[in-house]
Amino acid sequence: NTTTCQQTTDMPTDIACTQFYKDVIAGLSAEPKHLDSKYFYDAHGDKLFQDLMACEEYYPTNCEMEIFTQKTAELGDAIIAGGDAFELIELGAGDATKSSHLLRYLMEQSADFAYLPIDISANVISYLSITLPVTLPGIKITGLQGEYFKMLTKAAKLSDKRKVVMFLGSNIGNMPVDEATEFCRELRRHLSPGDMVLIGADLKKNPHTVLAAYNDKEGITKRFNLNLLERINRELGGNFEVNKFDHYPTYDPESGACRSFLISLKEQQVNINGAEITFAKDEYIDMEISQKFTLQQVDDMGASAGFKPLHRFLDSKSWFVDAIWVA
Ligand code: AVI
Repeated sequence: NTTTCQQTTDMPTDIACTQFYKDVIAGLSAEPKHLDSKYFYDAHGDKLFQDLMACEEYYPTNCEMEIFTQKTAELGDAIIAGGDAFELIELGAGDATKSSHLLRYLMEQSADFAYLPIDISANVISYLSITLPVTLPGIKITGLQGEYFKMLTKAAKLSDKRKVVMFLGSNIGNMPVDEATEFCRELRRHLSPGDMVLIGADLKKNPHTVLAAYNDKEGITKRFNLNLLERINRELGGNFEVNKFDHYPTYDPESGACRSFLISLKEQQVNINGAEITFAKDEYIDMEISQKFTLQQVDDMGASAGFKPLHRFLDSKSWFVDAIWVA
């Protein structure tokens, strides 16, 4: 039932040796079955997430965009007030649509800063390095492609200026609560006193509103989840029949956990590069958590990681917060 990882000269990147394969097999051999939502984002997943952000029910992007367009000066001034020259580092920069409003304001204020987008995708980094100097002439930009903490270490070696780290989009909510707290602690360890964090978090609200955002009528969220099974087929030699799985989102207003599951519609066997996985009828795969927070929980998460919560910027509906913490 298992495939061993054999590195051969013929096949230097044997599927079984990839971290993706190891994580998938470990997750689908566990009880209950689970997959890591960080694997949603291949080229197809990126496109589906773009579609999701544009769909009617998915509110977080619009709320955070409102903060970045309507409260740009307040955000920028709070950052400038933290001290002189700085590096504005963005974890998971994507296309920087939201942050570009802040960048423009900081440039208009003649703030002495450089923008360091960090992203795992080389495409993202080359796109930003080419387009931002066109839309924001004179911007100092150093793109860093790789894992967040490795690149933060690299950024620290490049300069000893104070740092302002942005982590937007409620990406923090895609980690289970304990992991999110540990992530913030690790972030704190990479920063020095006076450095800042600007973190976006989706807030608790009417449960119908939350659930609808993860159960859109067009079925984009469903396809977004099923794409991970398709990705396993494409990249790991899997044979999932994706139409034999259904999307089941839940939201618990008490804990604030919004979760997505895929449900096996029949008893079935799936082969992934030689590994046999058996699904019982109605068995689920835990796919994703999108944690929703109270304002107090956001502050507490920062404080427990050793930051001092300094500011909160909310959209007009109070559905989303961008908080500033100081190390
Ligand atoms: C990227 N992340 C913050 C999104 C979220 O809301 O959890 C991913 C997503 N999953 C389903 N819809 C959007």
